[in-house]
Amino acid sequence: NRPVPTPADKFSFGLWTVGWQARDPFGDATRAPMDPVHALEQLAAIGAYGVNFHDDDLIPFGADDATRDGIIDRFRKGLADTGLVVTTATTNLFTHPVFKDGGFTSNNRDVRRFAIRKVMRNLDLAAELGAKVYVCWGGREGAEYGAAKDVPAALDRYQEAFNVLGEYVTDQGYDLRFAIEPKPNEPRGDILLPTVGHALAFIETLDRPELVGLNPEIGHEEMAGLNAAAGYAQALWHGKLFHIDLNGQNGPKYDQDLRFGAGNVRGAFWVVDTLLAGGYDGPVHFDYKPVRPETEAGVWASAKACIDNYLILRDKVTAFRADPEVQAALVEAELPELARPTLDDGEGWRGLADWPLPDADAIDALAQRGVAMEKLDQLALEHLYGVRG
Ligand code: ASC
Ligand code: MN
Ligand code: MN
Ligand code: MN
Repeated sequence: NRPVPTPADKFSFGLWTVGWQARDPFGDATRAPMDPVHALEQLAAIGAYGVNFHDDDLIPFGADDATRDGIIDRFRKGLADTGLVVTTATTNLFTHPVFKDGGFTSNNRDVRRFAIRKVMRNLDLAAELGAKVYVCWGGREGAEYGAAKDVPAALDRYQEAFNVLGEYVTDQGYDLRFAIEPKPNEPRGDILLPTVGHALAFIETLDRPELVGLNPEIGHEEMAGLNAAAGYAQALWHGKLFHIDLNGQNGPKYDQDLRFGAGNVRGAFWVVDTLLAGGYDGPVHFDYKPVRPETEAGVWASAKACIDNYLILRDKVTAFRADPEVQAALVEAELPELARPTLDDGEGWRGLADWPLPDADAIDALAQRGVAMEKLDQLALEHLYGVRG
């Protein structure tokens, strides 16, 4: 009695995920190109609700207008036939050699102008197909060597790009918001806006900060040695979790893009817990790469596994939160106390200054208090291991 996906779950995939031909820096493709309409059909069959695509996933770079129109018409028909929706779109500013030194932050001004135009064109298509989120992963926005990139100047250009694109969607009346996807490195040695925190700070400098949020990818935060769930939680706290890229990663190493639920399983449990607690209601999007040795059968097995693992973890997280022993341990660990403001209403620093300081015995008692944190985490593990709930 496994849970079954429904459209309300909003599971979505990038065309580039299941369509990845498994080319890596050391080896050629092991899988044939995938027809986007075939991808729609198979995704619908496993219970997906939506899709996301880079412009170049659908329309080959440099295609003429007639070719482009034909591809879009056929894709639109595929959407209608399968009932899938385009939740999200994004621009490929990383594959073509023209972007070898970046798109929005290339040292070359013509490349930067071209990059913005490429995004504008795909924003038109995204709006036409009904996407509500536009992801920006700046994979090539960075450098390998210190002097090769003037970081403050590059951030000026990054800011300029988001400002002009924000003006563009506003002037066009598009119902679209941008979601920046941080990543610390790969393919560049170091990438600008490497973590959730860097991106949150950057967004506040923009002309229209309300139009820009985040698309944190689990693996990218873990590559930086960070706790992905904590990043999702802070993004939610700022009202900036516009989109999510779920996948799996085993610690700080190359970007593994494993199927969701593989890699750091405990991390995945806390990510789902964080999303449920924070009321995230956007697409539950998987950005992963079926491993290179797999055939197409493995592609669809792994895509379905992403959905299954989310549903399994959602049940486990829900059971964990509903468990009376967990609720008691949460009280023991003083979580309800943390939700209480430190100062009384209207108290201010003056009132606090009048508060009688705890004496040495009282401080000692506070230092000795029990916290039940080991108990609490063990309860979570037992739910995850399947021996409770
Ligand atoms: C994206 C995105 C990524 C990259 C990567 C491309 O749009 O979210 O992480 O592109 O998947 O291979
Ligand atoms: Mn990744
Ligand atoms: Mn991603
Ligand atoms: Mn990726």
